[in-house]
Amino acid sequence: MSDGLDRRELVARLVARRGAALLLAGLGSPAWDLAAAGDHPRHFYLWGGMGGAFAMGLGLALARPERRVVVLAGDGEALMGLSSLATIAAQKAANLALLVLDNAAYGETGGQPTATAAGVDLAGMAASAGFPATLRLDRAERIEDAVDVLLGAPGPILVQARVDRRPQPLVLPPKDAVLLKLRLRAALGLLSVDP
Ligand SMILES: Cc1ncc(C[n+]2csc(CCOP(=O)(O)OP(=O)(O)O)c2C)c(N)n1
Ligand SMILES: [Mg+2]
Repeated sequence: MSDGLDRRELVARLVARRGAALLLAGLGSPAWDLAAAGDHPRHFYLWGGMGGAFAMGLGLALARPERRVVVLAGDGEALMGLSSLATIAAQKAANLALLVLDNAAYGETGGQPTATAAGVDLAGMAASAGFPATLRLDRAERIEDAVDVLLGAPGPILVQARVDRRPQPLVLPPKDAVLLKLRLRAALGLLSVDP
């Protein structure tokens, strides 16, 4: 399927404007997209734990309320973590934004169709949960507007972006989870090293 946005372009344009935001990527393709846009200590990649990206984003957002937190997740990842939408809405996490890169497939494992292929509406589910802003993004001309919302509008926010399934070059981020954790803590000024 070639319908949909270029996921690498979308993520690159978000990263170009992210400022001090913390970016967290769910496992698989969203992590490769974020790495392809340029690795950074304020990027955190989930190499496993499918279904946990939204919940981890909520934890980060609650722990660092002065920072914008943006989670990049596949539709499969989002569907596996649906219950987090209720918790995020209930917690009124105003600094949290979720970007779902929806290719209507479990791309990483061979392209099996997900429930969004059958019309399940993730933005509608987030709106029903109580998210003050949700957006469906399917036109390249609207990418900058969507980035404005992701980085600036009072959250929690969910942007469901329809992306295409063209294969992309594999760009792997660091895999060492301890390194990823410690460099994020250092970037936030939280790292204390015992003498
Ligand atoms: C609990 C669990 N189930 C299944 C997998 C295998 N798995 C890894 S990536 C993936 C598909 C991810 O799909 P999606 O989030 O839509 O990302 P895409 O690759 O399509 O961008 C699956 C099923 C896993 N890692 N963990
Ligand atoms: Mg997918």
